[in-house]
Amino acid sequence: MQSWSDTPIPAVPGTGPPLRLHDTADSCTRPVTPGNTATMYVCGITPYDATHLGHAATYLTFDLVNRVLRDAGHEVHYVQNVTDVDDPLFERANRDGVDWRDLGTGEIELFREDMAALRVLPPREYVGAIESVEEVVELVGKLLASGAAYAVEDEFPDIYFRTDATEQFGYESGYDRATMERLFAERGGDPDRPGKRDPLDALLWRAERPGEPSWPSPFGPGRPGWHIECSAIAVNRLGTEFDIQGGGSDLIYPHHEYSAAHGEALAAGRRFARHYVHTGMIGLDGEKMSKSKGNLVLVSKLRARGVDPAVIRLGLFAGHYRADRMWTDSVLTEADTRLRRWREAAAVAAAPPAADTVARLRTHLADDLDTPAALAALDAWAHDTLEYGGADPAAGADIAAAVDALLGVRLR
Ligand code: 5CA
Ligand code: ZN
Repeated sequence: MQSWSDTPIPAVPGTGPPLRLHDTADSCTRPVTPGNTATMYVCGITPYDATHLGHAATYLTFDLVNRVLRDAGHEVHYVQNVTDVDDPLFERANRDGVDWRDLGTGEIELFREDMAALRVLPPREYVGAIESVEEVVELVGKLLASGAAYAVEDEFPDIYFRTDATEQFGYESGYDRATMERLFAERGGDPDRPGKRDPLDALLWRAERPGEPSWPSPFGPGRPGWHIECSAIAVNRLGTEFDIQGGGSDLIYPHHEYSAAHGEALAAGRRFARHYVHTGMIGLDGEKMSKSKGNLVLVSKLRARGVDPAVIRLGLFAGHYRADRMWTDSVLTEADTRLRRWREAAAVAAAPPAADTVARLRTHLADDLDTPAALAALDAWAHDTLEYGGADPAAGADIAAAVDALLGVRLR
């Protein structure tokens, strides 16, 4: 599937420090340890109602990861999926009387436009579930052959993954059984499906039902389950033990637990990803922003109102990526004020030298993406420039280059 347009990254003298990120599985912040090329997989949208500020916050977070890794001298092999076949898409299409394929195509296009407007660096590979069905079929076949999967015995021979297929199942979320049972039921699982060996066994292949799309396979026509889609797409492009698996905290369980377990069941117990990185949930008026609650603030609506996408970036970066946080009018207003001040300061003829501020920006971002501290360092430079002035004619351009390269925000 076509990705979106690239955004140039200006050169910044020197290199940034190695990136440290919080890993959900080990509950600690530790260095990311890539080779020359860092490998990152981030779960993409289910295209039925994009792009709200929660999505934007998540993709902007991993855009920072991408930028900081590049600044530290790495190339980044970034892969993202699109869940373009799934129940929520069919439900929305039925409700609105449109074809689910057309709904998906339109929302994916809008998402691309929003990502390009936000200056999010595009993934090297942007892969739809539909275009990866053959990869899923191959992986499910291997899981069946190894005994990690089984078909239920009734008129719809759906294929399930055995939760006990890997010894370490549960390490990614660290949740206890009761929490898993609750979240599994809440987040698309089917604990009560008759014929399963364990209520927590996860769907790998859904046998064809009347009126549902399906693809051929050696185990009968059907369509992929959700978690296996991300396992197949990630493992086939990045291998196992890739550097970073990313998404919102709503994906910690079940989605990332099973994506990992499916991949690990065939990889002799090696970890699917070295780092599992999760963003906090963005909410509105005290509630999580979600399609089901209908309280979405869409990036495209803000853009249509004339909001500069750089203001959306700075508004979302004002809080730490791991914190659940609310989007309010004052977040928008404060980001707008901040951007104006930075732009004003970057435009003055002479300013205090940029080197210390650029070093602070790099240090804070490398420290588990501490954007509040990074923004404060730039506020201080803008304050000094506008209040006291300076003598360095290159400082404005130097700051602008660093802010563009590292935060994706253009100042001039
Ligand atoms: N297609 C699947 C992942 S394979 C999916 O979860 N799609 S989604 O459209 O529901 O979400 C896309 C991404 O946005 C996911 O990483 C999800 O965790 C994140 N996300 C969704 N809602 C929010 C929110 N309110 N705040 C922050 N991130 C969110
Ligand atoms: Zn996913």
